Amino acid sequence: MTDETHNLSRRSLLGGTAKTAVFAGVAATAVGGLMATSGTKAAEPANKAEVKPGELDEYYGFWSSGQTGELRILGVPSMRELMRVPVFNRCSATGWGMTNESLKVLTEGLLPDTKALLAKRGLQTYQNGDLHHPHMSFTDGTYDGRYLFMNDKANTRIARVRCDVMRCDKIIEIPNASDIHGLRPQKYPRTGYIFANGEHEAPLVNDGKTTDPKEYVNIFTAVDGDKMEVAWQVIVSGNLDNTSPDYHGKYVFSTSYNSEMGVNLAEMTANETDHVVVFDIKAIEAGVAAGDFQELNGVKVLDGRKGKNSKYTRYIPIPNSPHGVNATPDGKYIMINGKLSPTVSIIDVSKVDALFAQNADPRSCIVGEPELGLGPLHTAFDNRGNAYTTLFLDSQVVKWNIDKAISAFKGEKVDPIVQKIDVAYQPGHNATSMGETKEADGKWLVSMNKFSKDRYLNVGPLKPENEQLIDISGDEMKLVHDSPTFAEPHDSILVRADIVNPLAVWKRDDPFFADAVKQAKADGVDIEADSTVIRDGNKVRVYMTSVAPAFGLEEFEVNEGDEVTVYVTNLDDVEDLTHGFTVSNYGVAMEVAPQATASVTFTADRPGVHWYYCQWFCHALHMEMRGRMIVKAKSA
Ligand code: RUQ
Ligand code: CUA
Repeated sequence: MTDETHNLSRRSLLGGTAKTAVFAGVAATAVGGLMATSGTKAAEPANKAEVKPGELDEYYGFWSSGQTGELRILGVPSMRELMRVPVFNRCSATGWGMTNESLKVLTEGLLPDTKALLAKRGLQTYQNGDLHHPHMSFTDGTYDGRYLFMNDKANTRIARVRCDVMRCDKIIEIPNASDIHGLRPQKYPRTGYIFANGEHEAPLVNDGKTTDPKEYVNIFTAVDGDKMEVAWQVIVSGNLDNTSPDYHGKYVFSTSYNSEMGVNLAEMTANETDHVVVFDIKAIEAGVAAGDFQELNGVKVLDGRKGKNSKYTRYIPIPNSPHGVNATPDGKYIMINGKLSPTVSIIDVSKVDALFAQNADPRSCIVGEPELGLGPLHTAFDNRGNAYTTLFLDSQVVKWNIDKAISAFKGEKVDPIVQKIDVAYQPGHNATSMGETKEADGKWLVSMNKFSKDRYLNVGPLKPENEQLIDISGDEMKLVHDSPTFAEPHDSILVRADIVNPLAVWKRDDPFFADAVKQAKADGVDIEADSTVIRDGNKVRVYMTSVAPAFGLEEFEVNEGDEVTVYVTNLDDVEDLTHGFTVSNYGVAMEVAPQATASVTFTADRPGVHWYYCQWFCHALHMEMRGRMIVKAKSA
């Protein structure tokens, strides 16, 4: 299709080869003149955004942390960081990546090949992750407070965090796909599926037998969010970037910025038009039931490639290297953010049926394509028919009216743009309060900006990102708060506080530490009362309670070379009374929250006297909360 048939008036700046130059110039822009002049004037104090000491926020903000690999919890509108939940990363404070409970989560979902490879490197699991998209489970189009799901682009994994304890309980590595980027849970009737895009192209069987780009494919994955198992996959043409399901349980939409299947910048940006792939969930489920798949690494893989007349997919041409995909809260439209095109393409979901049933022109479902500004990446929504799109290159958020954009597309002389506000600087994602749900409430917008440049005290060459809170409750957007964040929150969701109800202390029958409780039982130990040492050959299991300010054992003795597992059960049931267990000079540390059991296994390879101590300040006698691990040297 040509540009003319798209009825586009494209800014010449983005046309042809200039677009590559524009994006190549982004870094220069970020540190150059544009930045210096586009700073927003200091906001007037807005009482609505102020949350006084001792007062609670109205929203939980769940934040990704990009290459840091953790999930973060913020309060909104205060923008106070409340907690960090380790997921793909290692955490010194909590022992995530060291405790047996966390290692189980981090290892049990790895593919056999990966496990074997990491074992050769002396590792149990990957040491890094790149977490972009945290999203909550849905029931009937709105958040249900059960789980958060998130991707790891770096190592092709999907994780689940339990909202009752805010702890990751499942991580699975996705076979066949490469580098999971876009991720969203099914909105209707419930989650259901987690939809995940493999971003980077690779041979379907990527074992080195072929490396020819002509053989590359991309894989769309649906995971069963209850079981945390891959349900099915679809092979597509072009790469996959972001994704969103509709509000009807029928279709999922994924953008592709590399329909060219290029392997370098010039090839990837060669075409003026890329596409969004539409997946027909019911057709795919029927295909699975009918056996229309190949099985690859234990997964049912269907063919949805272009030109194969697939029952499962349609490809809608979209200008130009589109990025974000966002569904309007009324369930009517899907917004495709043009990135290299100044436009957002509006898909009318009700017109998608005809694409599949009557093979209608794929562009016939586009009912608007407003030109909004340079570098549209993501769009968020209020409950009054307005959309808010980030403009990466313009360093702005543009508020626009959806109905007016549709009227303009029909030829009416109306301007959909309501207001543009400068943000600092270069925004990627944005999020409105409840904006990803049918309960969007139009109160707050967070703009997640990739550069902070001059907004904060200089902390050296590596700068924080900058996130800005914008009050969208009135007719005008008002900037009310700047918040620095460490690398690199991509995305966030703002969830009404009444939906999220975590426990204040652990329940003793929690599955997270059920293995430890089971082992104690097998050892004849009452884990909630006894502090004792069980010897089992050269394996030693040390059971210890903790009640502020003392461990159940003042000392224990093991032999050099023993494999030691220490189980600490925190009997304190007072809210916030967390203990820790650190063995000095052994590289061992973990946190034990009230009523939890945590365990860690290590080899007693350093003889001598080694103090273990509580590293979580718990009591006036916290410093005294310690004991000795005596490691008897092997007799020579
Ligand atoms: S992406 S900045 Cu990783 Cu969500 Cu658009
Ligand atoms: Cu227990 Cu500090």
